[in-house]
Amino acid sequence: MLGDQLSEAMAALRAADPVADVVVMAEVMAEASYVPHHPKKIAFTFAAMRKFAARLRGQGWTVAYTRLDDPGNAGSIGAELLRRAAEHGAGEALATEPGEWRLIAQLQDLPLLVRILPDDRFLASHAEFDRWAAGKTQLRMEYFYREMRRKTGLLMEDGEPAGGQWNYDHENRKPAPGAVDYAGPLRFEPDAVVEEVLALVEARFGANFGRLRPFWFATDATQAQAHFAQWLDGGLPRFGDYQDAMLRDEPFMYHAVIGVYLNAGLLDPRAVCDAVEAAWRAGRVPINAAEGFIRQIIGWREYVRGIYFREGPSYVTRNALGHCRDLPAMFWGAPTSMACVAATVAQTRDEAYAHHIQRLMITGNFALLAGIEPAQVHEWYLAVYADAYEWVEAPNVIGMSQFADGGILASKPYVSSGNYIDRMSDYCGSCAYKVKVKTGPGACPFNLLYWHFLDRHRERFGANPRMGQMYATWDRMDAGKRALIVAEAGAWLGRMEAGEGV
Ligand code: FAD
Ligand code: DLZ
Ligand code: SF4
Repeated sequence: MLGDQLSEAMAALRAADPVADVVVMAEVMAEASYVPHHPKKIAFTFAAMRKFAARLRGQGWTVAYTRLDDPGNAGSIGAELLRRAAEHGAGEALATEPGEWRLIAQLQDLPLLVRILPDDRFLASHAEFDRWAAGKTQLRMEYFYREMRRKTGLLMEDGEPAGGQWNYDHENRKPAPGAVDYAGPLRFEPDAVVEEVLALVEARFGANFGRLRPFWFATDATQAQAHFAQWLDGGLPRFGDYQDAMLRDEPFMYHAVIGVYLNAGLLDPRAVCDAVEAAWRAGRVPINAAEGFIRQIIGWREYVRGIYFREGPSYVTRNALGHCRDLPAMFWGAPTSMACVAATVAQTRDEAYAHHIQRLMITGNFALLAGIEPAQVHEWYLAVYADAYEWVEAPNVIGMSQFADGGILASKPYVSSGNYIDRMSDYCGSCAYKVKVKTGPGACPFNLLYWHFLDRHRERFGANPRMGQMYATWDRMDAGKRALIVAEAGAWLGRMEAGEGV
């Protein structure tokens, strides 16, 4: 059982025999270092693994658990499985399908029979997603989502969507409120198990990007449920309204901060949706909040997983726009004058968390406009967020955010100038750049890079009907201004590449 399979409902556990079989779990260097994970992510994984192993033992299972610093640790999942199989004389292993091609291949290539069972924590099986996708020229999330609504019956009334509409996204774009009247995620004091893990992570991974302390994550299912229950009461009612808003001093806004728990198995996706639907039926939250949340889980979450497994292992190497700049040091905390990027990176360093619109419209938007190599962007996201596993991270980064898959997920690139950031956040007020300035001293880099991006990719996007208005605006500018913008953007990128302060 892997570090993101911490649930009694895992298929491999259901198929196993508590009397005859041994559960194998291992903290291994290969998993802890395939990217330079945020120390909070490693600590969460190890602490939650240790507590889950103890829970299984309490239920009568025999668990062969290897700690990172155990002398016999063989270093990788495959090697540990072989070591334990030899130790217990096992001729066969059962696994639930890992969420990454790399690990699936590792299990399949072992000199041991490993029976890999589907991960049925998800609503849609691979076959079901592929059936839905077959023959379609465009894989629109919205239509997949409607299938999932019908399948689950969530927010459905007599076969029709509750409230009369499938999607209330248009009500979920309110700009940032003055203040947030929700305290944010429930924070847990580290207990002895967590403290022991924190000391290990400090010693082994203290140099990785990210602050380990204060460490406040839930590390078992009971704590994760308590956290979710608090958010249902305090956060969900305004979740829809401010889903796209950003505030410098409010890293979590009204977001649920449950990705980390859902993906590791501490919370169940269907159960959280049922609870949200019940809150709406009881009149405690508006429909745009309930629908907005349920869409993220049974729509987006399932849809990106379908894409990951449909597209195959090479998906993470795609680079449809031919971008090749290196990820600048500001992503690892080097100073930048861009207040929006600095704030998003700082909260990522502190919390191993940024909410969706920061990931998409600040760091993602910037990397796309600046032409950063998608593989480097992908590795960064996989490393720095506590909820990052390849099945969910890669389609969001390679597909949705960087358009590197050529438009499987997104029908147009998610790019914006500074205007959008100014409307949805309070970042610009404290920025050294001026969002209203388009060229010359103090011009917001998002303004320059936005036009630079559209100009250099005209051949690909010029005929895209959803981008017609952008190109029409560009074409209305006089030629001198256009040349100036392109030259200033190029010079700015040159300074960034040279490591000068930008
Ligand atoms: P909320 O905003 O409260 O949403 C509730 C839940 O809905 C999330 O926990 C998540 O399970 C689900 N969800 C929402 N949007 C998405 C989405 N686009 N794809 C899949 N599930 C979604 N999510 C991850 O779980 N892991 C990642 O590594 C990850 N990387 C991302 C990278 C980029 C560039 C972008 C744009 C998005 C990424 N997402 C990722 C999706 C989303 O940003 C996170 O799920 C969300 O921010 C987690 O915080 P939350 O639990 O507070 O989410
Ligand atoms: C993320 C992670 C880390 C940091 N460490 C371990 C580990 O030591 N042992 C383990 O079984 N799993 C770990 N994981 C989670 C795996 O990387 C994850 O299962 C794969 O990426 C597939 O999603
Ligand atoms: Fe970001 Fe530009 Fe606003 Fe500064 S002015 S915070 S760089 S959008």
